[in-house]
Formats: sequence, C-alpha cells, structure tokens
Amino acid sequence: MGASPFIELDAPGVDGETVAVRLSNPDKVFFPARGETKLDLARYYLAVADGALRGVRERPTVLKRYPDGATAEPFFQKRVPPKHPDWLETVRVTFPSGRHADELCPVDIAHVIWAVNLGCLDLNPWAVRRSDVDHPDELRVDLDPQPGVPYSTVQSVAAQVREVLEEHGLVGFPKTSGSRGIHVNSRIEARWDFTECRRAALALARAVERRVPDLATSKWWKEERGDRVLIDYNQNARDRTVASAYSVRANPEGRVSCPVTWDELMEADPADFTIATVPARFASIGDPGAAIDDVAHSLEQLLELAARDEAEGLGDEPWPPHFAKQEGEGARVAPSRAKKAIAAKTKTARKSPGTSAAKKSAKRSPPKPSEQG
Ligand SMILES: [Mn+2]
Repeated sequence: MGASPFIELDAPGVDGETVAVRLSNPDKVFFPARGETKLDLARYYLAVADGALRGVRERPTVLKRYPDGATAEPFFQKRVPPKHPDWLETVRVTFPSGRHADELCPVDIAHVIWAVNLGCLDLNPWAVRRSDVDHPDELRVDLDPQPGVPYSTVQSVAAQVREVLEEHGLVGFPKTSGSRGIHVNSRIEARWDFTECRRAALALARAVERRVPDLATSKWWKEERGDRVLIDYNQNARDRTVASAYSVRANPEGRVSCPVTWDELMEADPADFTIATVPARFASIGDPGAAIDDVAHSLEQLLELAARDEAEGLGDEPWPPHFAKQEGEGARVAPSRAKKAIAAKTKTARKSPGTSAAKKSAKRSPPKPSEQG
C-alpha cells in the first residue's frame, strides 16, 4: 500500500475566503449503520455550518478523536498537535491542575473540518469564549437518564428544567443529546467564574429534584441516583465539556445532538435526527437554536436560590475527579464506601487517621466521570 489517500476539501473561512482542508482516508466508514464515511461527516458539517458554529465559535474545544470511526474507542487530545496549518487558531486554557494547554479555537467551519480529519465526530467545547476563558457564557443543563430510564422521563424532566430556568430569569434552548439524554443551554453574561456557574447549576438541579423527586436527581453517586434522570451540575465545572449543537455522536447510526423547539422536544423521537436526516431539516427549517445568542441572562436569581439552599444546611456536592477537594465539599467517597470504611476503622483501632480506610478507598476508586455530553 502507498501513502494514505487524501483529498482537499474547500471550506468557507472566517473572512469569507475559501480554505482548502486536507482530508485523509475520505472513504473510511465512520458510521456503519448506513455506511457514512469521513467525507460524509465533513460534508455534513459544511451543510449545517451556521448551526454547528453557533455551538463552538471561539470556544476552546477538546479533540475527542475516533480515528477508526464511531464504533471504536476514542481518545482525548486536549492540545492541538504542533504540526498544524498556519491558519488554525488556538486558545490557551488553564486546567484545574493549574497546567495550561493551547486548544482548538474554531472560528469558522474550516476548523471543524480540520478536526473531522483527525477523527473528531462530535465537538466538545468549553462553556467559555476566547475573549474571557475564566468566565462561562453558557449554563449547561445535562440530563442523563440512568440505565433503564425511558426517554419520556427525560422529556418530563426537561419540561421542569424549562420552568425553573424561566422562574429564575433564564431562557433555555433544548437539544437532543444524540445519545439517550437531553441538553438545555442558556446564554449568560460572562460575569461569574466556573465555581459560581456550577453552584447555580447545582441549585437548579436541586430545585428540579424537589419538583419531581421520583423522576430527577442531583445525586452524584451512582448508588443514590436510582431509576431517575441525573441533572449533571458538574458539567459546569472547569475543563468539563458537553457535545455541542449539531454534533454527530459516536453511535453506528450517527445520531445528532439536534436543537429543537420546546414543543418539538416533547414529541420528537431523537432517533430521527441523524447525519443522514439533519442537513435537509436544517436547509428547510433553519436552526431552532438560532436565538440563543440574542440575550445574555443573569445568574443572580439562581445564585440567590443557592444561597437559600446553603442557609438551610444543604452543603456542596461532590466535584468531578481530578479536582482538588473544594471548600465546603464533604468527603468525596460514595456513602456505602464511607459506611464500610467507618466499620473497618472501628474494628482496626491501630490504623492511624492519616491512612484511614475511607481515604484509601477514595484514592483507590475515584468516581468515574459521568458520560461526557
Ligand atoms: Mn449527558
């Protein structure tokens, strides 16, 4: 075999110029259900360019690479590889560890096609823009049904999310996740840091949980979630990303994280939104999420709610792995493990507090990050 074949695909650049983007192995099948290839994926993003850019424009974007297509394992690459085209833009971010990275900063659809060439199926942007990488301009409500929970329950919880957002002065824009869930994003003023945004998201999650305790949960530990929909407030922490609007997700049929109207959300079957169907839909009805950038809302009312919760004794909840223990956060160990650890400690009185079973067990088995997006 010779060198891998490649083509050059013309994509519109940020200034209206045409950018030739190199695409290697264009005929490689990425979505086996109908056989869409890498080139089909690139053409898909060209077809929905305005919508896809609305989700990622000027946002630090993680490369989640599936070089062998949707049914193989991905790997995350946060840093843009040193060898890249001159026109490619990057943005420097700081991770919770304090380390830095230059991540992809899509300013036009050519950047997205460049990512497709690396095997990125879905786009995973931070909730900030490059003008201010420490203050999110998007509140993200990620609804994750636990195993066995039907989609109709996610729809019901989403309707509650909409109401709680509106009660607190925010407008939510829903989209299917392209997997089993629903995402609701709200544009906010870039005035609060990640910690405050996560605090607001936790207050929202608890408010929804209070309304429909049998359907929704804010509980981080799997054993406490029950057969409910997790409102994953931790997606608002620093360096957490959720698949953006019009992202094609890694499943054989190439389901899309598709913006919909609220009415549509309650009726539509998410299986109908795929790499094969969404371009025609986009051409015909445009983007139901087009107005998301029109108004930037305030988090103040949700933060007041958070303060009331805290005054009533509701503390912080666990943070994602890789975060240093936060002020106000309790022991980051699943309640059942904590119980076992206390029992073990009582039995083995010789153990020093510094090597308590609870600490060991927390170190040995950090909680897994929940589904990305
Ligand atoms: Mn999710």
